[in-house]
Amino acid sequence: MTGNLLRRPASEAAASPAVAAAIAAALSEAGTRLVFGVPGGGPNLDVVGAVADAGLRFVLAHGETAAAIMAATCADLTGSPGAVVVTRGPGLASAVNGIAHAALDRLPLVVVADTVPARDAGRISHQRLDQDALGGSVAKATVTAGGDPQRAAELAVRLALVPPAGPVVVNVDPGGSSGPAGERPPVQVADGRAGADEPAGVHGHAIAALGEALGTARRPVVLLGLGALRHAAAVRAALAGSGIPVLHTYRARGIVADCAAEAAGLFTGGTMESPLLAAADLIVGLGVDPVELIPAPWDYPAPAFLATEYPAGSGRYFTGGTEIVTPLPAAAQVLAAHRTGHRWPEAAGRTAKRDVIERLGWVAVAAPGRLTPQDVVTTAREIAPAHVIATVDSGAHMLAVMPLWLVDEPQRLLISSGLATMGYALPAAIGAALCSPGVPVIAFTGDGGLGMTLMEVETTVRLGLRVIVIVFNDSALSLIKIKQRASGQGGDEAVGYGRTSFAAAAEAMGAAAASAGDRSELAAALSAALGRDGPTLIDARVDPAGYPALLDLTRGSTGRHSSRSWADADPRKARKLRTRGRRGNHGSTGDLGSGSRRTGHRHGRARLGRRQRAPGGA
Ligand SMILES: Cc1ncc(C[n+]2csc(CCOP(=O)(O)OP(=O)(O)O)c2C)c(N)n1
Ligand SMILES: [Mg+2]
Repeated sequence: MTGNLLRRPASEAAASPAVAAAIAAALSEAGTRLVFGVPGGGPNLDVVGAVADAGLRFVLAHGETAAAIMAATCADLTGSPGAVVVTRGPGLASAVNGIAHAALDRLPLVVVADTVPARDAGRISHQRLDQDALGGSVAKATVTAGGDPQRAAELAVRLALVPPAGPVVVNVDPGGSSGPAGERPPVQVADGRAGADEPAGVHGHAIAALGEALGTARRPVVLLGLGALRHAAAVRAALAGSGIPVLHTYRARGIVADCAAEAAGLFTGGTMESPLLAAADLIVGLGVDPVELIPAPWDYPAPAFLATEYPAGSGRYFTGGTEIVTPLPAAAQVLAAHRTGHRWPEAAGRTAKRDVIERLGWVAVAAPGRLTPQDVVTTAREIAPAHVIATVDSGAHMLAVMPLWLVDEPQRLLISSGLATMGYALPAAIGAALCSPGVPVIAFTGDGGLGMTLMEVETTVRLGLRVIVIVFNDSALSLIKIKQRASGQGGDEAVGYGRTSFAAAAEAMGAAAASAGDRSELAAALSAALGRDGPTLIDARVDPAGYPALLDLTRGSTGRHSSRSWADADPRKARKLRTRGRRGNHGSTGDLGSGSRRTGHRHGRARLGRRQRAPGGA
């Protein structure tokens, strides 16, 4: 028996539609058009009905976390709050990882959950969890919607949107009270900053200091982070044509188009960006939130100014850096006013990015009948139209996709950045496809991450979405495997799966599918997929042998060395560094996997240790 089968008192049953209608109205007013979820049998069925009555669409998912990621992705792309409906107890518990993703990517999300009514809490323990504590542990706030549902619903929407945006859990208790005079406070603010809805004040003094620093800087580098997305046009205009190299966090990619001379590639806190940052004499961040950066020391000598619209703790991550809480357009204006004083060589950003891309090519290796992860990305990029949206899961494949998938607009490359959760790419692709009609969406995922959300392929079939799933199938949790020590950490059993045909699984759900073991098979499968109206899954047999070198180039010691010296233009020194970079720079040969060999045109020699450690959470 479930708690939802309990007969509800007449007063509660009568109140439930009013609460549901208030929630639907508040969401509709905020511009939300899609509500995702898995309903249970209580008042949340009233919510499902109310959203339909209000002209919103309810989208049924297979898992609550997937539903939350779909909704958060809509929020990412539209700016309106995402919305999820879940049942009490297991429904909310199952949504927690998706809620956590929204929290750490600063995405507005309203999660509507049934709850055991407060009136019954002393008697009913079936499916009763402390939902305020559960929701509050990851969400910005929890709100109880009962006696004054309109106020509660509007509050939830407003709290979700206040910068830093984030998720709010609404526990629906139609018989309970939600007014300020209620027995328990209607709002539990989990994050000390969440209640602060005052506009950020301009720190005039710090802005002036930034202007002075820019006035004397010869090698400034700009970092763009997730906060800059809201001001993409102003930021792009301030930097376009300036010649100042601009690095982007994962989420900020495309604010300055990758085809622009300024676009210098990725900024992750790893080492890929090191050569440029080491040569900088001033580092200026716009909207960078430390949640976007992997755990690693910050030891660049240049002073750092970090402009952000909410207190983000930048001074702690960027050791000794100055955080300026200010509307970002104000900081962008200061940058624009000082855009010509630098002494960077022409197109230094483009050169830095090309250096990285070239080196990633050197370490592409695959056995016959297998693709290198790099080839998967570059082949797909050549074939897919420019406006395609790509979503990327967490795993070693991400190390190839993120630097090699070039975009000329923001929000064309989506990833779970702050939480870095697996099981993101497919649900995010579904959310993206639903709120970007006509735009094809490619989900790049590992086999491990796809396994966590596989049934959502059925969702793409049911909804007729042009979602193309490309799975980097290596039957392993490769990112973890390359971090595993040679002994004492479980060996292959801890990180290996049996061979699975994801193509066959997708076909069983009604999707088109293909498998690919070389570039031409992949190109043919992707071209066919782009010509279809519905979904396609492409099972790419990849060789994971090159991942250790890829990890070392992006996060390890090899990434720190450039094939070019920005500080010293002596071409002989540059040549020396180039040779060192190709050799991996530390003499370790390591294990590239038995039977693996380099494919055709590759000429690099970077054989890096499989057990080589690189910083960064998984
Ligand atoms: C939900 C979740 N569980 C565990 C992790 C830790 N983790 C990060 S990457 C990874 C392996 C991913 O394997 P797969 O999806 O096959 O991608 P691959 O690394 O093989 O490319 C794991 C276990 C995570 N980030 N998220
Ligand atoms: Mg894998």
